[in-house]
Amino acid sequence: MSKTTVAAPAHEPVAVRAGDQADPALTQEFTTAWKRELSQRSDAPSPDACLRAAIVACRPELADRWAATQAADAKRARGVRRVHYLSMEFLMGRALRNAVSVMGLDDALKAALESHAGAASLGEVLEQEPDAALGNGGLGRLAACFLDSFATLELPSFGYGLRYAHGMFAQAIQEGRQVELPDEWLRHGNPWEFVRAELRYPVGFGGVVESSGGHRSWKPAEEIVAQACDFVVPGHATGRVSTLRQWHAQPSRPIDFAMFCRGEHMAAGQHYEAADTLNWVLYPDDSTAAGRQLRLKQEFFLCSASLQDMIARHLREHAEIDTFGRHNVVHLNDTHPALAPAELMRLLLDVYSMGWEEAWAVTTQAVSYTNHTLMPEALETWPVRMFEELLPRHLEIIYEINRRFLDEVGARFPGDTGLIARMSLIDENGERRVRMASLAIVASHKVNGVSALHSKLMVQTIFADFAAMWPQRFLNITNGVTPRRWLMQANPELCELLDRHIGTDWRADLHGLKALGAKAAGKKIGQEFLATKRANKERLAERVRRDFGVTISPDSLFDVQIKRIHEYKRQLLNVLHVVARYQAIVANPGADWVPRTVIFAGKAASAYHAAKLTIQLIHDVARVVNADPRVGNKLKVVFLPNYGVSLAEVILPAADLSEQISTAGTEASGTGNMKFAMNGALTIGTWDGANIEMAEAMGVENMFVFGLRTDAVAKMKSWGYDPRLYAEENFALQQVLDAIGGGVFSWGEPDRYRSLVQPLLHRDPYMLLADFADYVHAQEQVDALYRDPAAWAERALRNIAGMGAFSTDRTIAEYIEHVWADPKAR
Ligand code: T68
Repeated sequence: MSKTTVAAPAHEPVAVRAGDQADPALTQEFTTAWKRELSQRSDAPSPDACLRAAIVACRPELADRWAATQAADAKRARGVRRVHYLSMEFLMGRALRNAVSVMGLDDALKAALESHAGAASLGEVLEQEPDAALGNGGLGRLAACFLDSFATLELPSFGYGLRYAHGMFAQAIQEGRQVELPDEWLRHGNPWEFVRAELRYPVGFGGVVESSGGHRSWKPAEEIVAQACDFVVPGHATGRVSTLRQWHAQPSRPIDFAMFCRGEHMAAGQHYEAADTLNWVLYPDDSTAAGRQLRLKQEFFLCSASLQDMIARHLREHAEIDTFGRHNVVHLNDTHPALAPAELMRLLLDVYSMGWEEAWAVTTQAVSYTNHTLMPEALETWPVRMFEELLPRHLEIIYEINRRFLDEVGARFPGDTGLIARMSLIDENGERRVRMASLAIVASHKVNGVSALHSKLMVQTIFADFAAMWPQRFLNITNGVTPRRWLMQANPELCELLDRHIGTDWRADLHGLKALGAKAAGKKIGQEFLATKRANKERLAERVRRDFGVTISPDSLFDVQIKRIHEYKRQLLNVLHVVARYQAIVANPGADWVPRTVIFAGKAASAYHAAKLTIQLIHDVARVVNADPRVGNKLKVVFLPNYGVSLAEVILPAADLSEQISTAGTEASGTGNMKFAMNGALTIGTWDGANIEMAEAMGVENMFVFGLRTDAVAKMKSWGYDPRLYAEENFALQQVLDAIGGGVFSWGEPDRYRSLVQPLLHRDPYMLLADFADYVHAQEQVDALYRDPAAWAERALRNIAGMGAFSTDRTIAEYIEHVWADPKAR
């Protein structure tokens, strides 16, 4: 990870108010719009009405900034490319607090609320806003952080996604079990949205490919219209914004009126339903077979609509298609939009009559791809049969790309048929399938991983053949997070402390946090830090009491693991430690225990049995531990339901300890790890993903590192790993497994957790048992340090000081320099 400062792209300055500072005219306009909106209502201003009024009052300024940004971008200097970030997921969370904060309207909103007798408080209003949860986890949240940095770094850009009516499901817990409920975030409409009525593109499916005069053309059987709906993200300390353009699927023709008049009402509007199903849900990563065809349709819908939009804009600005690749970046956020290069080729060949070589040169000049996972089973492939049905012309194009590509492979590595089979875009083992990652690599001029370790493993394992062929194509760009949302807005008290001690430069360039290193050992700053942390813990405790009826004590160490529930992330290892600690406390209640509250939150994919069972186990363990009088306040376990962006914003500032405990080599990067450390939590973590770079940046002595490293994991697996040996030689571990497997936490159903415990003793693919002893040892070191508050505070401050590089501003600056620069201009 290099320390890059941002080369601001050259374009006309945006002639709007610069943001962040309260502007009297803007404040006045905001207040007028707020009053006008509320005056339309006959009832008392409920929190919901106030929320709506606040959003409506933000809109005119956002609209002005959007128009000014577009006008400036149209006049950008030659050589500045517009970046189009294609992603099936954008996990945006709430927007009002960010909007008023970066537009300098906090005080105006507070004053507006106070001026209305009986109106809700600011906090109540902010909490009314539903999270836009159009993503599963890290990949979607990264895309949202990127939009924030695009605006702040003044990068000409568009994010492209889909406007799902139901984002991720809402998680409820019933009798300790996860229940999935529809997330109806659009129930009251979306007052943020700008519908661009003029931007509508037809997207085809099915049908046949016709030939005439050597020209191929696709005649789709069905057409669905993509309607553009914009969500505008204002930048920090700039008047510029970035845009998330979301496609809403609509029918391409009106109802069949004659049919309707005959009384066949449903049949008359069947195509309405067919179009609308594309809008319904965001598919989880391990979706069911029934959903797969719909998912492929959604992916193509995103790609086709976005490319048509990009080409239309390009032609408005440059009048010729040939230069599309010079002026535009098409970035694929994982392989979900990997149909984009095939669709771009189709448009260039069939619609703009380009020759193959030229079209391919334009495509590869524009396209780049980020990989987010090393798990071979998570690499997307689609049955050829599905392509034949839905996208026949694209299949032809993919075959032709493949033919030319395999010729190149054959020429470079003659006679290696095994290599050809492995690298082919078509997997011929069993049902023939298109390998989307291979397509993305072949069509991209740059392919990046998301942490140093992940990028290294990517070229050594899943993409080794491609890396041997094109070593220059692969690189690393370590992830980051936006410090606006995750530090400045989530933790204003800590930010004030930083301002007092190191000035405010860090707010514009997070590398400025480094200055904290020299002050970290100070007694006064340490005490102030602990007081801030204490206040944040009290705030979380109050929220947990109010929303979930659970009492937790801010006097205890808050030990937090919040993320998707997944075997590789090893929430179960955390539970094993909790049970071991519980047993140790019961055996020796008089010892000097550091009181702990272990906090979990996260959703499990609805069809993922082991993950759902882990949630149930956490609840069962919590029930037993929390009710045991021998334990008292020495240990508490809580699971906070319905984890999402806005819950994370309250939990992170209150955390003492951040659990980043994936098996080495499995977590591509992680971004929660960065958010915790920025908020002054210490990390207990494995040598995995971005944990490694964090440890290097802050000093490894400031992190509780434990566990096998990647090479040891691989070696042990190749030698034949036997987890039973670990259980046999570790009495505490044996007792833990016996208790869970034997029904101590599941009275009346002793076998409930057999299916979690048995595999640990047999295969243990994520090596929990191998890492257990070292994990427990690291937890003892955590206790020891926590007993010394001054030493703990110093470490926490050193963590913060080391986080300068983990802003998405640095990440995006690296993308601009190393991925999005025109490959032909290098
Ligand atoms: C995450 N990936 C990585 N995938 O797990 C995490 N997958 O280490 C990394 O920090 C983050 O990406 C950002 O780079 C995901 O979140 C998915 O959510 C996903 C969704 C659909 C299909 C496959």
